[in-house]
Amino acid sequence: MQKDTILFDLINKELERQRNGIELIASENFTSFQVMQAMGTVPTNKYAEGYPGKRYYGGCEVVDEIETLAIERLKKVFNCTWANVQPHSGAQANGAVFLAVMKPGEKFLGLDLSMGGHLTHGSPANFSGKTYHALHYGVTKDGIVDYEQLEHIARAEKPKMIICGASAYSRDWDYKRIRAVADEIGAVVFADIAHPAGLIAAGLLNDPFDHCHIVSSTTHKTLRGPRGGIIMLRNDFENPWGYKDPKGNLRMMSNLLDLAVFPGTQGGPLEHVIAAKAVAFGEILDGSFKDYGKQIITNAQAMAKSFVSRGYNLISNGTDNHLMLIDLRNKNLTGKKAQETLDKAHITLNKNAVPFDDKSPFVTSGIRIGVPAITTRGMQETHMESIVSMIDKILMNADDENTITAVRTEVKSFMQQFPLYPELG
Ligand code: DSN
Repeated sequence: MQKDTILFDLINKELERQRNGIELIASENFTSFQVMQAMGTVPTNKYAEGYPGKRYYGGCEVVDEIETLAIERLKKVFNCTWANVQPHSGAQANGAVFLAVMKPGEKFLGLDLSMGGHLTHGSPANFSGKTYHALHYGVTKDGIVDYEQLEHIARAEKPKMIICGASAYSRDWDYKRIRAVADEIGAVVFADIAHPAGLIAAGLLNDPFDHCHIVSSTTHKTLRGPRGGIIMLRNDFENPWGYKDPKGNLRMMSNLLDLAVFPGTQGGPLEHVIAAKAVAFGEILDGSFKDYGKQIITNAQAMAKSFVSRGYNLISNGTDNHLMLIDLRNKNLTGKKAQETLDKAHITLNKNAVPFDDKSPFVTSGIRIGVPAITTRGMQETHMESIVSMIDKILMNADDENTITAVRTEVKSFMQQFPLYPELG
């Protein structure tokens, strides 16, 4: 077959979009060239249902080595003792945790999606909310997790699992406090660290492994790997629910989680993606990743300060991590309008509900901004002021096509300083 120019032209178009725009979606990043190279390789051809040393197909000796390398590196990244690197995504990882821990109809407690949580933490539109009995805590008027409410609901309802973690929350978590109430009621604490995982790996935020029984993450956000999911345990434990293996032994949590990923929720693992995960974990272990994490936090705090100085209303008034959530109501803008107008100037971010939002999730009163991708491009705190100034110009003149055109030109020229994938010519 001839080269598929239609498709590769589209991929090149996407490369140019990524090169010329300012990427502020908090959940996105740019992998290294090596991570991308590993993804486009021959393990994509291999079926390997099962786990290293215990597969349902022949010819798995090399992918066994690849998957084992990914697992061993990941264990070092988070100082944990067990990991599963097969989940195709963060949602798949969370689905497997639910399957391992919960029976349909049982109660769990997670942060409300409208307060910064995640679909898989009990949204009625998601399997988690449809299959299980979801209970929710929120944030206080100050935008901080309402730990008192969490404790109150936990004691009153005795959920089987408490989830900590969020997709739009700019503060660190008090895992110790959550574990304390979970111990009172015998609940499992599950931390979904998809967003701040890289900052945790760099030792810059509280360590969830000190207090949470189970931890999941994506690999493509602050961890800067390929798209995918992972599940980890620092301390394996016998399941408290009496589930036994065929020999009559109590199953360990690691065993329940392995079974929940395969055959519970997935079939053949994506060994080419697992290869790329191994590369990304190797990059995290190479020593310079901590500097990347520190720069993310420095950039986020510089950006937050600059927004505040221009009268923007940041939820919780700042950030501890890689993102911030801005309530645009005092600027008479919706999140939808802001996202769409900034898109025209090639500044990419997403509209986001803010706590106690009065608008629908399709409109929203806020925007979420993250700095992992621009930090990977090489930006430092001095560049944050320029970005905020461009965003402000657009938002304050959202119906003025001349301003949008001028900023789009400014964005393109600004981004020339930060080359992306020079290897691709
Ligand atoms: N969609 C991701 C995010 O943007 O945060 C979460 O899954």
